[in-house]
Amino acid sequence: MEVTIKRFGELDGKTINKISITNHNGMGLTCLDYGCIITEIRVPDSKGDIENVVLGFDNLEDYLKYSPYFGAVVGRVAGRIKDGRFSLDGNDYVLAKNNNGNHLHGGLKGLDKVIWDAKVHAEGPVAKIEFTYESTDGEEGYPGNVSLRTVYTLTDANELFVEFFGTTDRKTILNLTNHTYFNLTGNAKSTILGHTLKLDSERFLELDENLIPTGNVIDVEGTAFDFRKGRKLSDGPASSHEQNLFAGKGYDHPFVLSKKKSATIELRCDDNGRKVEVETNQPAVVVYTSNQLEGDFLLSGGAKPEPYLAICLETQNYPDAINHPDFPSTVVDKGEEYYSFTKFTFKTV
Ligand code: G6D
Repeated sequence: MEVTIKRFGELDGKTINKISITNHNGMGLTCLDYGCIITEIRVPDSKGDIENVVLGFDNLEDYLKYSPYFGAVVGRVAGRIKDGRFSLDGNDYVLAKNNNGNHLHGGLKGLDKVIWDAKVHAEGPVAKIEFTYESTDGEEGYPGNVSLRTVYTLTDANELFVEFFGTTDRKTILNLTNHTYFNLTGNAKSTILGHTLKLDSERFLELDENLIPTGNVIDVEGTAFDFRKGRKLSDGPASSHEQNLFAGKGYDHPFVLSKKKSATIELRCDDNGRKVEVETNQPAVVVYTSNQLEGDFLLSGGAKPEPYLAICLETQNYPDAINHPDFPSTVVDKGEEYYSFTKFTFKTV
């Protein structure tokens, strides 16, 4: 494994570093110690052409100014928390209302906007980047001093493991994810509407008009949300289903993943043969087809932002779970360890 660490910029008087790893097949991963942001994933297509398949920027300033969580670790709690409020053990907590009166993605300065301490371990066919961050009690309104670890592992089998570990000194809530925007065309040549998504999921969470889970779970059968046999992502914007319309004509929904061990998510671009298979220990994946992506900036590789330029596959627990007793719990107590595992395997077909 080839590893380089370079200065990417400076924030609040601290150097932001860019860490690049390339495996023996030429697959590359580049990330920052700011927000554990994945800035590039470079993989071959069926002809062997290696290109970047995620959205990002070439400079820190653009991440600070424009980024809608491109490639970032998101938390302490990913997704929305209704009214920015929750109760835990009789204590009421108020969080930042940073999205239509609700809390989104960890608040105004979530985990995507802090500097993590990064260490690289590269031995033989495996390279790991271990990021650590101590989130103090009351940070963004969340209880507990929480020790967090994010570990990205790249192997010579073109696998990228994303793992999160967390411990706390008092009861809190945790639900992290990675918010990478995938576009398998390479350098975002075109939108992802021609991509095919396959999901081992029979149900998805109903959202209200503010994209807050209502508590209802909807069967995918007979809807544009049925990805069990594979479906073109263009079916989302073309669908008149109320849920696709609430999402801004597309998808922005948590899908309940089958409990089968082999429950996988598969995204492929038939034009060039790139495919990524995703496995996770998380109960859900939020599929977001960048329905509102727009702005006066250029992405790395020169592409202009536009709706449907990428898809996010945010493996995680259910959003707003703390306010839904029948959802899987996101509560972590002192003495417990929060652990999230997701594996992205890049292949060609
Ligand atoms: C929008 O609703 C979507 C979120 O799901 C996404 O994470 C964010 O944009 C970047 O708020």
